[in-house]
Amino acid sequence: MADVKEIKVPDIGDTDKVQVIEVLVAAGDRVDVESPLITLESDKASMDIPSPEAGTIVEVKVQVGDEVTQDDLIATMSVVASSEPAAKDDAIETPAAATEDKTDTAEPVAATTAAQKTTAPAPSSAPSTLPPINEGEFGNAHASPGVRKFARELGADLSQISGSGAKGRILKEDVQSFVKQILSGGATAGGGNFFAAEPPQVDFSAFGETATQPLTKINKLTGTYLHSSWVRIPHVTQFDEADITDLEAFRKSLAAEYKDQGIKITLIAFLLKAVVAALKELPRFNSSLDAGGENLILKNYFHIGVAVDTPDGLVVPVIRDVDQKGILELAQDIVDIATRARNRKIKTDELQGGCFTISSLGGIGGTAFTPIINQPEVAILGVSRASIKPVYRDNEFAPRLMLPLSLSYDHRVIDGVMAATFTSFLGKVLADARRILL
Ligand code: CAO
Repeated sequence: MADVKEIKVPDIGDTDKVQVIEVLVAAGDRVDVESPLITLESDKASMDIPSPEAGTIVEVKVQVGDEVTQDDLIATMSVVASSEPAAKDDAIETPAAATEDKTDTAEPVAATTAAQKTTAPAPSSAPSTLPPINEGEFGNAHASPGVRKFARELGADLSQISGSGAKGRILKEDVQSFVKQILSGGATAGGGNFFAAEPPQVDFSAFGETATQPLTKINKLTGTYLHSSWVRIPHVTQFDEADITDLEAFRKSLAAEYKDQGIKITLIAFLLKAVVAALKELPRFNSSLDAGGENLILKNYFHIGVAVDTPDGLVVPVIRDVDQKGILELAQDIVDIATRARNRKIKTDELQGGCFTISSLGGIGGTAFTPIINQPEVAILGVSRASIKPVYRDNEFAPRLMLPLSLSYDHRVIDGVMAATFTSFLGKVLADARRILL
């Protein structure tokens, strides 16, 4: 027994009227629960309205261009008993192969709407920067007939677009973002199937009180730079620990000795020297890829960047010729660059020419992290807070001060064996401060 039911617009979270941009069903269509019936578009987004019941459409009560709100009638439906699920209608929820054939001809199927029947002129030629449409894959994409038509008009290949709709369905906005991204050079035509959808635009004030704080100039610059590095460089992070028990005892005695002279000696001075020793041992870490990505440029100088946290954001001044400086001079250099960075006194040329970067969160805490490479360098050393751990040596456990190391590297230039060798070597040097002199 079938009842005829009225299918109404549910609560769509919008008090204003919203336009119907697609009608996805017609009288006689059989639909399942959750099959999309119509697509609404507000100024914020478009959304499919799913069927709350399974059954056969008796009459559609809206058309493209109508403006609707909650409780407006969409259609009447002859509802089947729950024990007899509606047969899947390819023209509705699964517009893959079957619908594809229909929408791509000038004679759309009966289920399509007046708007869809308007034969779209095929693009005379797709924009040259858009990848060609893969016809086989286009047909399998999960999108409504209207979105397919829209994609055809723009020459956009649906098979390269990630859907942000229900069950990964491709929406009109996804097609727009895809085309926008490619035309703005954000994606490489024919460069594989990777496509990052635009992040959702959320009105956070709809959920609670908010405040807007502008990003600083440094935040913006660093953000762009880090994003580029993160996206362009295949990062891998190697974790390790160095036993710095003896080094720390030495550092403390030196620090006490030079305190009266106003020289603050922290671990970073030793790390700078240890890193230079490791760069000499493994010169590939002191290199950069050339612009064409064909050659490595190996450097015979040792300028090391140190990440400094400032109220305006992260700054990485470079300490020059670390190989030619002693611990005391480096300790003073660190205080100098950190102070000037925090007082906005670092000059642009002091941010350039680095070979390798050290980012220490040791003064703050944490056990490990994955630093982002300061391109065009090929590796960065992250250092976390040292802590005393039981280490098994000479047949017993001994309390040792262990320093966590996190080495991120560019996997195009450095492989895992080399990275593990680098951190092991650093560990050896840091375990015996005398090796720093070698
Ligand atoms: N383990 C344990 N203690 C450590 C340590 C470590 N790995 N590293 C430093 N400490 C101690 C120092 O000895 C010092 O102790 P005292 O107060 O007893 O002297 C204290 O922590 C604070 O050190 P510091 O941070 O002032 O000095 P620093 O030379 O270690 O570091 C600088 C200088 C500029 C690197 C640091 O202040 C800084 O800005 N760090 C943040 C770096 C950053 O933001 N990185 C980015 C991460 S990814 O975005």
